[in-house]
Amino acid sequence: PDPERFIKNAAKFSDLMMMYRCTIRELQTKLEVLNDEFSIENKRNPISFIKTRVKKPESIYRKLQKLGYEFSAENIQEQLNDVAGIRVVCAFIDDIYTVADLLASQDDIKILQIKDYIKNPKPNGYRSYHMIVEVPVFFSRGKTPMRAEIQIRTNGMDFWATLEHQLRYKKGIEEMEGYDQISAELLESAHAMIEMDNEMQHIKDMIGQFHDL
Ligand code: 0O2
Repeated sequence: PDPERFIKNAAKFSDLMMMYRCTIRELQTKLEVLNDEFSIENKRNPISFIKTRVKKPESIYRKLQKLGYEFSAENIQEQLNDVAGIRVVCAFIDDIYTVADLLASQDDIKILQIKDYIKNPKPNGYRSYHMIVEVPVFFSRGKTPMRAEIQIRTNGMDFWATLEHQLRYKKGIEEMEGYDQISAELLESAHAMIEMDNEMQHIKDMIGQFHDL
């Protein structure tokens, strides 16, 4: 009904999404710098790979609606922590805590929240280390504190979570006959993954007694 307002809002939204893409770049560089430095000192990379995403408009809309807020640039910035998302995948469990500690010790990063689903897995078996951080990003209009969610996990945790996510988002799966069986088997596979992660960590620790790892 009001094209001018619509165009103005659309421009504001796309400007904000650009700011989140820049936030991701800023944090990704920090993580890559840590990885490079670590790999020179220890001759191996703690980070296997990094995946990033900006939350899709539809998911932003649904989340705001769930929280009881209308869709606006202000509400996105004030109410949502995970518009900018960074997933860091490591080989070993101790690498997760090394990366998290190194990042947290940088004095321009503010840690707003930590959820350790590795020490306390979710009932469905989900594990990951989640950090909500705030980092200053410099735009022409000045320094802007921007929030992002960083999920740090092992390859095993990532493998499990990716499959579980795909299955969970299949339409109507919860009403499906045999859903309880699927959930039970997913939980069982999560337990197998915990054992595998612990075993790999154990092997690394044993080798580390002879070589610096
Ligand atoms: P997507 O599609 O990955 O963006 P909130 O984020 O506030 O709604 P909560 O529970 O406070 O919810 O945040 P939490 O627990 O830190 O989880 C946020 C993100 O972690 C999710 O984002 C998922 O990426 C991941 N996650 C959490 N629990 C699970 C789980 O059981 N299985 C899988 N596969 N991933 C999980 P989104 O926005 O839900 O999804």
